[in-house]
Amino acid sequence: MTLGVQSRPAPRPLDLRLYLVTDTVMTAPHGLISTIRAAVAGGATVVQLRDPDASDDEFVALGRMVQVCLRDSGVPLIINDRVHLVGEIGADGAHVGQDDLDPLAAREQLGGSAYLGLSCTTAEEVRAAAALPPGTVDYLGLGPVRATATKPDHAAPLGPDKVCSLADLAAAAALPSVAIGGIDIAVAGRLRGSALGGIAVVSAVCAAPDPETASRELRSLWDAHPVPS
Ligand code: TZP
Ligand code: MG
Repeated sequence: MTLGVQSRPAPRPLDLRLYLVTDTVMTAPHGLISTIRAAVAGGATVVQLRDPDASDDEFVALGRMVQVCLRDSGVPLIINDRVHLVGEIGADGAHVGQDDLDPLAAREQLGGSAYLGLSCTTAEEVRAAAALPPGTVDYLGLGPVRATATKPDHAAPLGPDKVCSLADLAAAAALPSVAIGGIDIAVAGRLRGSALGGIAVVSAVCAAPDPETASRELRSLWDAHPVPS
C-alpha cells in the first residue's frame, strides 16, 4: 500500500548545498563512480543520477553501482525522471521535470519515505508546486540560471536575479530550492546569500579536470555565507 501525502511523516531534511547531477559522457575520463566519489569527498551533499540516453536496464545497472558507492556516505541518491526505477535501484528519491510524471502521481508511486524534487522555471510553476498537498514535493530545482550545453533543450535562461526571486517565492511556501544551469564559481558567487538551499551542477564538476577540487571550491564558496533562515 502506498502512503498518502496526508499521512506522510516529515522526511529528514535534504542538505541541498552542493547538488551533483551526473553526466555519464562527461564523467568518462575519470569514470562515473570515481567522479561521484571525488565529488562527495569534495563536499557534494546530494547526487542525482541523470542519463537520458540510457535504457532502463542500463540505468538500473548504473544506479545500483552508484547506490553501492554512496551507501555509507550519508549522501542521498536521487534518480532523474525514472520514478519507476527508484525501488529497483534502492535510491532515496526521484526528480521530475514539468513534462515528466505529474508530481502527485510520482508521490503516489514513491510512497512517503522517498524524496521528490520538481523542476520549475516560472513563478506560475513555483506557485503550482506550492499549491500541491504538503509533502508532495520536498524541494524545487530552479533554472536554468544561464544557457548551458549540458541540456540542449533547456528553457530560456533566467539569470541569477530571477532565480533568486523564484527562490524567495518557494521559501515563502516552505519549499527548499536549488538553482541549476550554467553554474560555475562566478555564478555561484552571485547566488550566495539568497533563499536558495544550494546549487546544482553538472559540468562544473563532471567535466572538471579534478572533480574533488571543483566540488570543494563550490562547496566552500557556498558555505561561506549564512544559511537562509
Ligand atoms: N536542468 C536544467 S539545466 C540542466 C539541467 C539538468 C543542466 C545543467 O548543467 P550544467 O553543466 O551545470 O550547466
Ligand atoms: Mg526530466
